[in-house]
Order: sequence, then C-alpha cells, then structure tokens
Amino acid sequence: MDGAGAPLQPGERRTTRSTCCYCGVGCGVLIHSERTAGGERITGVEGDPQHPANFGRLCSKGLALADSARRLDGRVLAPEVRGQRHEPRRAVDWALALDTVAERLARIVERHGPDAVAFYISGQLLTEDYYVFNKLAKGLIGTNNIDTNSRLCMSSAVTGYKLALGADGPPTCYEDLELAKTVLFAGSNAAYAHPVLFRRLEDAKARDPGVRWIVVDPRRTDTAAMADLHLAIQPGTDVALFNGMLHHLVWEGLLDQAFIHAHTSGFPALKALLREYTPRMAAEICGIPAQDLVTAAEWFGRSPAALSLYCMGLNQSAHGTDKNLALIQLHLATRQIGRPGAGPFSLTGQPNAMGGREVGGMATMLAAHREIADEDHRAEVEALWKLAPGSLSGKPGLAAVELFEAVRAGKVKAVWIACTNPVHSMPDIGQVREALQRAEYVVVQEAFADTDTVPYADALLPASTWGEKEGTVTNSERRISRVRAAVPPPGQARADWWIVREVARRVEARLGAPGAQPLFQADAPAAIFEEHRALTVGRDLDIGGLDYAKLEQEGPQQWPFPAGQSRGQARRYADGVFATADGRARFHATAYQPVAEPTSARYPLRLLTGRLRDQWHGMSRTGRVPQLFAHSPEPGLRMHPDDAARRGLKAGELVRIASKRGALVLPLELSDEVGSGTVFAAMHWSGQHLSSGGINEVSQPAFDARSRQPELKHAAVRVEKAAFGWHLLAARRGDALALRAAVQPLLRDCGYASLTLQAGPGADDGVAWLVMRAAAERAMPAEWLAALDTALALGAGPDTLEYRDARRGLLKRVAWRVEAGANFVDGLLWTDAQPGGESLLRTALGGGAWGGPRLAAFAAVAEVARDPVVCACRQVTESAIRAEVRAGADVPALKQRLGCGTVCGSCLPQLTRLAREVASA
Ligand SMILES: Nc1nc2c(c(=O)[nH]1)N[C@H]1C(S)=C(S)[C@@H](COP(=O)(O)OP(=O)(O)OC[C@H]3O[C@@H](n4cnc5c(=O)[nH]c(N)nc54)[C@H](O)[C@@H]3O)O[C@H]1N2
Ligand SMILES: Nc1nc2c(c(=O)[nH]1)N[C@H]1C(S)=C(S)[C@@H](COP(=O)(O)OP(=O)(O)OC[C@H]3O[C@@H](n4cnc5c(=O)[nH]c(N)nc54)[C@H](O)[C@@H]3O)O[C@H]1N2
Ligand code: SF4
Ligand SMILES: [Mo]
Repeated sequence: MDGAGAPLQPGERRTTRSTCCYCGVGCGVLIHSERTAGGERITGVEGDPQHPANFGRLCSKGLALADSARRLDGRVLAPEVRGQRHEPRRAVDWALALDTVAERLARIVERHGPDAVAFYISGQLLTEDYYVFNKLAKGLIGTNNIDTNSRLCMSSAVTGYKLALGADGPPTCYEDLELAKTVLFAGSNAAYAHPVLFRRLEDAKARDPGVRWIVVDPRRTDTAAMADLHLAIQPGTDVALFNGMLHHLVWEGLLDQAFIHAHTSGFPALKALLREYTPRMAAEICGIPAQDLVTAAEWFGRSPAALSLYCMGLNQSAHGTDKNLALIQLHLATRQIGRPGAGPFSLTGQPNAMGGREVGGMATMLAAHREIADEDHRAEVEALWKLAPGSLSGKPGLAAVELFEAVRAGKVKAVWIACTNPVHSMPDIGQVREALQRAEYVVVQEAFADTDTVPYADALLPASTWGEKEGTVTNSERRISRVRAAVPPPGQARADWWIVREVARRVEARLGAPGAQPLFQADAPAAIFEEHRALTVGRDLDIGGLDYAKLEQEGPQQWPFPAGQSRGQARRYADGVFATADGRARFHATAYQPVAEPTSARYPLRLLTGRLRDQWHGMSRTGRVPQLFAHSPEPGLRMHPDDAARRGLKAGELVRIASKRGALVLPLELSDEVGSGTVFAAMHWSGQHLSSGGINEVSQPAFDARSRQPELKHAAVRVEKAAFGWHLLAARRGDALALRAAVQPLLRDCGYASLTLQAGPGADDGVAWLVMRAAAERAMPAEWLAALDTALALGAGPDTLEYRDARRGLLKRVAWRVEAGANFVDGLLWTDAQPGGESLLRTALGGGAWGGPRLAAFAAVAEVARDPVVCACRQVTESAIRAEVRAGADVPALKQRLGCGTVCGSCLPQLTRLAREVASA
C-alpha cells in the first residue's frame, strides 16, 4: 500500500529517488536498497545530482540516513492499545486498533462536542498525510483544533509574510543565494541548520569576494564566525536593529521612493515611528557599536542585491511577527524584493513545514492559504469537499500552547499526536506532561518507540517513516519534490495518511457523513494530491498545472504552477503587485518591545536555545548513529568564562539551571561564543538521554499575540553549582543501541544522568560505546547499581577487575578484552565521591591497548578531580574560592557570597590561606 514498487528478488538491488527527511533545504537523495536474507533493506544513500536543491550534495545528517534506517529495534512495529488508563498497553491487530481509536474519538465528540478533540501534528508529515488529517479534523469532526509543531517554528514567518505581502510563502528561490551581493543572516545558524544552502553560499562568496555577509545573532555561531560583520545583539532586540537600519536609510535617502509610492501603503506611519530609532539609540538597545549598525544599513541599502535569510532567532519570539515585519520592511523600502538575488527569505525548518501551510493544516488557517474567519473561504472549501453549507467551524482552533493548556484544563478530552514529540519540544514540558496525564484519551502515531511522548499514549499507532513511504514535500523555495519508498514498512507499520484515513472512515460511519458522499475516498497519495491540487486553483499557491505525472517526468517543481504553464514561478512579486486586495504591500509600525520574561535578581541570565550540527530535534533518528554524536558528544550548558568565574563555576562541573517553571542539571561548558549574561543550551537532549526532559523543563510558553508562536529562545534563568556527593562514570563497548535501551529506565533515578553514544575505532554496524555519566546526592542504592550492572553486562568474570567499598557504596570495575596478547578496555564502571575516571575512558574510547599492568588501571580511574572541595559542608571548591578572591573578596566576603566557612568552620584556615595566597599573587 505504500507502493515500494515490486518486491526485489534475492540479491537484487534498486536505487530509489527521494528527498531527505530532515531540514527544509529539501535535498534530493538516491536510496540504494537490496534484498538480503533478512528482507529488503536500505544499504546506502547519496545525494541526487539532478535535484535542484542540492545537485548531489548532502550534509552529515543526510549522509547518515542509511545508518539511521538500518535497524528495526526501537521501531514501533505493531499497534498497541490500553484497556484502562493505567494498564500497560498491549499489542493488537490493526482492525482492533482502528476501531478502538475511532470509537473513543466518536464517543468524545458525541458527549462533549467536536472541540473536545484536538490534533497535534507535524511539519515532518508529507503533504498527503497532512491533508487527510486536516480533512478529518475540520471537514468531518468539525473542529479547528488541529495545530502542529510548525507553531513552534514557522508561524511568525507566516504572519509576517501575510501582513506585509498579503500571502504566505517566501518570494525568493535558491538561485538568489548565488546572485545576492549582500547576505543578511538574522537569527539563522545556517552553517548547522541549513548546511547545503550554506555550502552554496560559501561557493558564491568564494567566486565573488565582493559578496558581503552580515550575521545578526547574539551568539558567535559558526555562521557568525564566517561573517564580514557580526552583530552580536542582545537577545530579542532585532526590531530595534532593523528599525535603526531603516532610520539610517531614510536619513541617507537610500529608499526607493517611487516603489514605495506605487506599490506599498502605510509607510508614513512607520516613518513617523522610525524617528525615535536613531542608529545611536537603536545600537544602544542592541548593545552593539552604532557604527556597526550603520555599516550594516549601508551594505544592505547600497547593495545591488540584498538577500536576508532568517529563521528561529526571529520566529521563536513573543514579538516574532514584528521581527519578521521589521526585516521585510527593510526590503520593501529599498525594493530589495522581487529581483534576482534580493528578498526576505524565511528558511523553513522542517522538510514539509511549507506543505503543511499549503494544506492549511493549522488551527488558524484553512486549506490552500484560506482563512477560517472568512465566510466565503469556508464556503469554497465546503463546496470542494462536498460538505453541507455551514459545516465548517468558523471558530479558530487552539494553537499549540493553548491546545495543551486546554487538555490540562480538561476542556479538550482527547488529543491525537502524530510525528512530533511534544513532551520534549514544547515549552514548559512539565505542563505538557501534566496535560497528557490528565487527558481522557491520547493517541500517539510514531515511527520510533523511544520518545518522551510515547509513554503517555493510550493508543500507539506504528507509522512507516522515511525510506518506506510515498508522497510529496515542499522545501524552503516552494519546490515540491516526491518522497518515495525504497523498502516496505517493517512489521505492521503503515503510512500516516493510511492510518488517518482508516480511522476517519470509521469515525464517519459512527457519526454520520457530513456531506453528500463519503469524505475519504482517495486511497493513494497521488489521489490525495489531486484533491489538494483542486483546492489550490485560483489561490496564490495555485498548483493546477502539477500532478504526480509531471513530477515524475520533469522532477521537482516550484509553486505557483497554474494550469497551462510549463513551469512554476521561481520569484514572486517581480511586477511589484502583491497578494493583498489592492496589490500593495503593507508597512506596519513595528515598535521594539523587550523579550517577554525580564531577567531579575533571582533569574539573572538569559537562556538561548538552538541546534547542534549533527543532531535532529529529539534524536529519535540521529541518536541511533554513534558517528553523529562525535561533533558534540555530551550535553551541556554554555556560559561565558567571566560569568562562570563570578559564580565560582568551572568547566565540566554539573550546574543546576532553574527558571520560574522548572529546573534541570547539565554539565557546564565555558565558551565566549555567548556574551556575558547569556547562556546557551542545545534543544536536542531529551529524557531518552538525560535524567531530566531537557532544556524545555525551563523554557517559557509566552507567545506572540498574532502568530501564537512561543518564545522558546529567551527564558530568564539562574545557574548554580549542583553539588552531588556521589558520581558515576560507566562505559561499555558493544551493541550500543541495545545497551542504551537497557540503561534508559535507570536515568530518572539520579540527580543527574546522561547517556551518549560514541563511535570509537572499529565501530561498525551496531558496535560502539555507550557512555553514561551520573551523579546523586549520596550513593545510589545497591539494587540500582545491580540493575545497572546487569544492563551493562559488565559482570564479574575472569577478565573483570573489581574494587568494592560496600560501606561507602563505592564500586569500581574494569572489563578487559584480550586481543593478540594485549589488554583492551571493554567496559568500565566507576563510582566515587568525586568525578573522575576520564583518563581510562579516553584510553578506552581511543581504542588503544592498555599499556600498563591491569591493576594500574585503578590508579587511573581513581584519580581525584584536580579541584578539591575546600568547604565540605557547602561543597565549595578551591577554584570557586580562588575566583572570588581574584574578584576582590576577603574571608567575610567569601562566607557571604559562597557560604563556605559558615557551617562547621573547619575550612576557615584554608580560606584565609587561599585569600592571602591569591591576593599576594
Ligand atoms: N542540524 C540540525 N539542523 C536543523 C534542525 C535540527 O534539529 N538539527 N532542525 C530544523 C528546524 S525544524 C529548524 S526550525 C531550523 C532552525 O534553524 P536556525 O533557526 O538557524 O537554528 P537555531 O539554532 O534554532 O537558532 C538560530 C540562532 O538564533 C539565535 N538567536 C537566539 N535568540 C536570538 C535573537 O533574539 N535574535 C537573533 N537574531 N538571533 C537569536 C541563536 O543563538 C541561534 O544561533 O533548523 C532546521 N535544521
Ligand atoms: N527549547 C527549544 N525548543 C524547541 C525549539 C528550539 O529551538 N528550542 N525548536 C522548535 C522547533 S523549530 C521544532 S520544529 C520542534 C521540533 O520538535 P519535534 O516535532 O518534537 O521534533 P522531532 O524529534 O523531529 O519529532 C518528530 C517525531 O516524529 C517521529 N517520526 C519520524 N518519522 C515519522 C513518520 O513518518 N511518521 C510519524 N508518525 N512519526 C515519525 C520521530 O521519531 C519523532 O519522534 O521543536 C521545537 N522546540
Ligand atoms: S541540508 Fe538538510 S535536506 Fe540536505 S542533507 Fe542536510 S539535513 Fe538533509
Ligand atoms: Mo522547526
């Protein structure tokens, strides 16, 4: 049913053209597969040389796709349902699972009305999946409570485009990357997040050294490090920056007055507002030199072609719409739009965030860029879906944050989650967990079993995933590409559209059809695409001229692509006619407003969050590939060295990050990539790899009033040392995925724990290292240690050396493997009152033979940290004390600031000595 083509014969190979399932660049891939004894499997992936997004290139994540798809353990392979709320789920067949889900949803609709049901879906679904979900929610059930993770991602870009240009979607195309003379990256770390586009930009810059890059990011990212000008603004101050730049352009007469006059409206009100935003005043808000702001404005305004690339640094903000508008307005006022190499180019995050917007799969829109509140639009969709007039609800649905809040409050009784992991990725996940615990019915449609959301499912529906499914996606430049199946789905896994359609048909049978004929007749992705196409005709995104046959013959195509055209349109608004009713683009008076949550004495630091180069979101897929951990092997919180010194914190130490909502513990990383006063954490680490749920334990749900996108980047936090009296380091070489699964249930019990995979030499299909770090206030109970011991299979044997101190709850163990007469470390388990054991771990991961006698290994694992604790009562270390003394503290000040010497007093002599020593040095 997924149409993987004819089954392969034993030994036969096939190459399937498809699209990468990660970022919005939308690279074409060639999937190699073959039939082996174990069935059909994916053996390799390479870039599709013919795809116009990447011309054969792939980034590290795309290149590792085959590795992530190779194994089936960890996949959801059969539907599971629960009888009663707290009973465990049991595997059932599809017929029972579909009947159960349909029955439960229908009953809730009958009892509590359509708005008691909600859907929370994903920009990683294919357009066809999305379409069927949207039709089920809005067309059949009659609720607009269908929102997606794109709310956390692109929704401010949507409101920005709509308010300024009249319609959603970037006006630009990838060719503009090569034609731009000034490139302004705003809140985009494209070097990590859109790597193949970044390669294209690097090449363009290498070809033409006159090309200038400006990067606006509070952090010195790898993107910023490449810039000609890096504006390290204070977080959240982008609107002030863009207004200040526009002020300068007005003052210098660098506007296109004729264009403003003929093709826009609203400029006078903006101009009046801009008076306040002198470059000096704006630069002061942003915390940058005024000259830099002026330089940026000059480079932008005088450029023959200025292109801006923007992403989550703008969108994930309580003022994300204004940030988008203020940037687009720079383009409108200078006519840096609708011309080759110029325009405001919002980079989409997920592979099909665009497709989701096209089918209207969100709580605030209808199919094909129509509006819920517009009666005519509703009537059009009713006619196309053959629904009785008035069937579609005119009441806007709940956007992500409100949706889970409504679940928590009991207003929404059932929630169906597909292809997203909200217990990891939503802001303030404590509230999301509570919501799902309270919900009457939770459906989770997932491909992988190990996510933080799966445990909350009353029904778990196994989805097929990349490599196994058919459909289309739209990338950042509005280009629609085919996604094709190379292998059949494993076990009982089924395509998302199929699952939704099967439930929908059953719900329709129970509730009665709302239209003249059954709503869910399309029974293949191509037929669903046809329906979607019909809805776009006459709209700004018209794809009347496009179907699967065309995509098959001519490859990926851009929209708009109306019937009668031979190709899609690469650049929009070239004629200066915009998608508003009067054809004029609109300026808005965008006043700067500070971030939603101010820092305070209690929460003095600003937390930035973002992405790592080689991980994807909750790591359900990239986390299966040990090699993808190498670039950033451990979780951590990055802090400026001055801020750390002021707090007496040092690199590697465990710190507690707390906000008004929650707290988590992470190791500290020192880096001057962040400015003083801000800290940064990656968003990827979840409860699968940490004792906590990750950084969204502390992030905040405040959202933009127009886009309802939450401010995931700017929580106010406090960071302090997390003192633990017991530490563990464990590592094991073997089937790392199986080891990880065995250890995962133990993470939660610790004050801190992390799991990572590390490749190490000789790692191949399956064999790699699992590394665990943990800490607790006092030694973990013997049963816990025994369970860990079993999970790691480090058991006592002839090749295991062991040291135990039962009284202190300490255990040290090294497992050896002997090859060619040499000793290799195969595993280690080390606990002590202090962190340590790193040198043996390094030997182990390095893969070299252990040089010394085996017994000497204990000396290595027992090494004490080089930073002794001076005050035992308050666990204050020597380095913390030295740092304070360097900052001018005497003993009374040390007592006051660090608390050392205030309990038993035994350390006072040493404090005095340290104070004298440092002061005289
Ligand atoms: N490797 C990798 N690539 C990905 C993804 C992934 O998970 N991993 N996910 C994809 C998805 S869904 C998305 S949405 C994109 C996200 O792509 P990006 O938005 O480029 O990535 P982020 O790291 O989330 O954030 C970008 C930058 O915003 C900065 N920032 C924070 N606050 C502000 C601010 O107030 N102003 C400005 N100007 N900048 C600020 C951060 O320091 C960060 O460097 O990446 C896509 N690509
Ligand atoms: N603090 C902080 N939080 C953030 C962000 C941030 O920058 N900072 N960024 C936000 C952004 S921009 C985004 S886009 C979100 C992303 O957050 P999520 O949407 O939670 O990210 P993923 O981990 O990609 O979740 C996708 C899930 O779908 C599953 N899956 C894979 N393929 C299929 C399939 O074919 N069908 C089905 N049904 N399931 C499948 C995967 O196993 C995975 O669990 O995170 C947001 N959260
Ligand atoms: S750039 Fe994006 S689409 Fe291309 S290979 Fe990398 S993750 Fe996949
Ligand atoms: Mo995203």
